[in-house]
Amino acid sequence: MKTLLASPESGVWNSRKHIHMGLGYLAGSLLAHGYPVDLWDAAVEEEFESLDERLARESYDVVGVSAPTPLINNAWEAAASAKKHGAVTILGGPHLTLRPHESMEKPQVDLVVRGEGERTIIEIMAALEKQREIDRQQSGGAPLAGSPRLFHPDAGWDRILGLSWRNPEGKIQHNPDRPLADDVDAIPFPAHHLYKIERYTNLNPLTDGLDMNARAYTIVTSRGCPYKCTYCSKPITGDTWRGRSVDNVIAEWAWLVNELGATEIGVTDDIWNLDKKRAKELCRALIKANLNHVPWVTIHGMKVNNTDQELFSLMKQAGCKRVGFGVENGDDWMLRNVIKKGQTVDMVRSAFKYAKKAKLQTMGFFIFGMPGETEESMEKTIRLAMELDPDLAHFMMAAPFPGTEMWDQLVEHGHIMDTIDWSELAIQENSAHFAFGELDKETVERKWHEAHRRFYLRPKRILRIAARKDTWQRFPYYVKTAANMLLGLGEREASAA
Ligand code: B12
Ligand code: SF4
Repeated sequence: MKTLLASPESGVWNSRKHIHMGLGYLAGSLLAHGYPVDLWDAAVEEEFESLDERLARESYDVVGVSAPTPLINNAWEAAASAKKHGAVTILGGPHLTLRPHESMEKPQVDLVVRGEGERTIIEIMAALEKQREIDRQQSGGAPLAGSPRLFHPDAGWDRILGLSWRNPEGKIQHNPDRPLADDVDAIPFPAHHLYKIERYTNLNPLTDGLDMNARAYTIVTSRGCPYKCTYCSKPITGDTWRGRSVDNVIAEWAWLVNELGATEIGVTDDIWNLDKKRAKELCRALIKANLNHVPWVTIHGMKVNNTDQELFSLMKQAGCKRVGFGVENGDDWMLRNVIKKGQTVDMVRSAFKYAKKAKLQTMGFFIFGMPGETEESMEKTIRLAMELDPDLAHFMMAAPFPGTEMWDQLVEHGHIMDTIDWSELAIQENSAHFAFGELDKETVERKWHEAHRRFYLRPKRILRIAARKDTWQRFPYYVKTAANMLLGLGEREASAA
């Protein structure tokens, strides 16, 4: 039973290319159970060979496609191509967990996996083997290529938690949800060795101090986040958090550095410092294991609370180069009542102070145009960004994902969301996703452009950028990005997940 796992789109996130950890984890699980598997990531394959060409060249029994919400149209296209080539098609990932039925209504989709997929995909493989037997006995062969697959309960389909499938009458079945894995140390490591790592880029747009052509792997040391920010889409993990043990993380980290030659590592946890004690132990263990010579960055999130000076100093000693914080807004009322971030502006200030004192580079993520936002609160956000003065400021416009409190609020206020084209939720556009109350889209877009201009066109910032080796090495990239962000020319590049 040979499987291809695919990430279907290369354009949405076009500034950098990061490995897909979800597919790596699924591949790790398949290999641990003796099933052969390949990875196909549009971000690094499409320019050489389309998925259709790959499937024409090499035959797979199963094609699994992963999709966050903005990429679901691409996932359906990928499934149609796989179906044409006779494979069983499985879709999984955040959007499928939110809206499984929508995809099951597509004839090219045979199975939908909701939630974490490592166990489910192994149970699917076993059921497919039994199903083959049943097909042979009943009709002498598998169903025709192109038609949706119908599955017989005797193969055990109805017992696979987190699975949606079609029974012999063609009726869509949604089995009960699969509980999250309770022992995250028992999950096999992602199949890092299957990534075409030389085709991926470094992890951050600002590479100074980091290798521009890094062998950039990522690692997930914990899963989930218990906070309830109203814009955040967490269909897989909900409000839970599970940390891997320090020993387990160090074993994977050592594999990346010592055997796979990693020259940069990104920690992609939602909130890697939720347990501050564990975060410090991890840093100490990296130092002890002599793994601190390879720079690492917390790509998405450290929460500003759960930090102190000791943590950042330990991180620095452990090889960390750069930390990113979700600042979101400069107005405490917005943070508390609208974003529900569980942090105050003063907590943000402290975290930046500690990180800078430890000589870590800093990144700040800021959102414009949340429901309830006013021109004044956006002004406070711009001022806070300038006061904190991170090495890199990412300004984004709020995007409503189904399942979030922000989505519900918009629906409640009469925004008709059911007709939404999911691809519009990609964040690389130059325009606001919605107007809310008194605040129109134009004001949000104006403040968003203003934020870029006022933050990046300060004399000290220009001098700092000009003094960086990185700027001159990547001059055309910076000119293009500046034209997009400062002047609104051309398409904006995606800036964060
Ligand atoms: C690292 C990251 C990135 C990286 C790498 C993306 C990648 N392809 O993995 C970068 C920076 C490139 C990125 C980009 C984007 N991201 Co992003 N990203 C993340 C982040 C922080 C971690 C992902 C991760 O490694 N998770 C850990 C792995 C183990 O979990 P997983 O990927 O969900 O996979 C498991 C299950 O989903 C399932 N599964 C997944 N795929 C499949 C497929 C099959 C066949 C099966 C059976 C199962 C299955 O099994 C896996 C193992 O348990 C998540 C937040 C999060 N905690 O997940 C956001 C997140 C996934 N990103 C998000 C978004 C919106 C995007 C963008 C669309 C942003 C944009 N530009 O608009 C792009 C899309 C790029 C792309 N091609 O996928 C959202 C998705 C929300 C949603 N409702 O879809 C998330 C949840 C962040 C958030 N809270 O809003 N992202
Ligand atoms: S935005 Fe960050 S802190 Fe807030 S719920 Fe999402 S992952 Fe947690």
